Amino acid sequence: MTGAEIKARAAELGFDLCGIAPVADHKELAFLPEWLARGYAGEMGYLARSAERRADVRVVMPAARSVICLATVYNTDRPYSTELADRSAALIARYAWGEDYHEVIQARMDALVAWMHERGGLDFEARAYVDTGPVQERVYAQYAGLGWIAKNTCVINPEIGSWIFLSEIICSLPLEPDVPALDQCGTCRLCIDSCPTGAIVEPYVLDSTRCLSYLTIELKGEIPIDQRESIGNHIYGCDVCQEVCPWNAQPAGEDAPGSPWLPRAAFDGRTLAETWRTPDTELRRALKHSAMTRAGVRRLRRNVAVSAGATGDADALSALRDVHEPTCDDPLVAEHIHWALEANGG
Ligand code: B12
Ligand code: SF4
Ligand code: SF4
Repeated sequence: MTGAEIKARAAELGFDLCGIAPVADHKELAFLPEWLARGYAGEMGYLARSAERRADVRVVMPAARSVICLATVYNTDRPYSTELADRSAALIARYAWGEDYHEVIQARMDALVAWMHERGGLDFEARAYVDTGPVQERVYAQYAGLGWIAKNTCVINPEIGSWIFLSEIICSLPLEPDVPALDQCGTCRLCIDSCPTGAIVEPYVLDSTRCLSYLTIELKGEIPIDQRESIGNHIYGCDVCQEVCPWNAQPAGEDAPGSPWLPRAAFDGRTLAETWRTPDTELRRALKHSAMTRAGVRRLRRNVAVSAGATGDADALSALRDVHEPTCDDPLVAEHIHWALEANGG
């Protein structure tokens, strides 16, 4: 079984890119300990706990020889948040709009691994991960030629941009590696200058504790008071540093019918007020099997309350006063409602 055959099968299974990285001491793998030491992981303790495994895939699989890297485009034909001047819009990062990518992509990778075993027998090890494994996915993607790790820290492919999910199959087969991708950021620094919170502290280095994606998704408790204003109307994740990137300037193209990445109705073009007025039961249904299930209804309401306060949107503020869904009484949510109303004259 050759790398070319694996790539052809990956394309049939719906992957947009497939490349092969060698298992080696890639220099970028060594940045993680310093990044952690600087405190840039915030509360994401799992990154420190798994740092040793993340340092090298051979800790996970001693026989590993190759990493088959895959990319799946999730862009859809909807405007960028930077094109929407209306601050009453409830902004959700586009990766989270549709089906849970962990489920969709894991199923495709399982099919690829099963095919590899049919073709190549059982005499090799293969382990597939999408996002949740102890793997520095961007580093292997770069060495597999899928794209370069850019100044905004995302992997960008020169043809398709950075709206891609990364996933990989670590395997013991010595497959022919691809040529690593070259950095094409040049002198550009649009992402750094456009980040609403200055989270890209230097080119290629992101401080998660300032990133809206971290504050709205990963942070479990209260959002620090001094960071609430900067959240604006970003209620879940943030795409700004990718939206301003010239490599993402090409239009998405027509949405494929039945694409798993199309937005769910409950989150498609909704305002902050409409989102807040959606009953808990309906929100819970809409979050099921979506990537947003990570935050749950409680944290989603926490975020919408902050956005209402940060934007001062009158409709959203009156929704905060009027709606009495069970999760509104949760102490975490109630504190953020209180802050939003106080910040706007009670
Ligand atoms: C933790 C995490 C986060 C954290 C921290 C992000 C970060 N930049 O580290 C938070 C919550 C903030 C986050 C946000 C997002 N994430 Co995230 N996240 C991860 C996760 C689980 C681990 C990333 C990691 O290891 N970070 C540790 C640091 C050290 O790594 P890094 O920032 O990538 O830094 C690399 C380079 O910048 C370079 N580097 C670092 N320092 C230096 C210094 C110098 C001088 C140089 C030259 C290079 C260099 O080396 C590092 C090697 O890893 C990965 C999945 C995975 N298992 O890899 C997904 C992943 C990176 N996330 C992803 C996505 C989609 C997002 C968001 C777009 C979601 C959103 N819209 O809200 C944002 C993007 C924000 C951004 N600009 O990165 C995708 C990215 C796809 C892509 N095209 O790159 C991944 C790969 C998940 C996936 N399977 O698709 N994420
Ligand atoms: S995702 Fe948003 S907050 Fe985070 S680095 Fe990019 S622009 Fe900044
Ligand atoms: S905006 Fe410019 S600097 Fe930032 S990732 Fe894109 S090309 Fe690189």
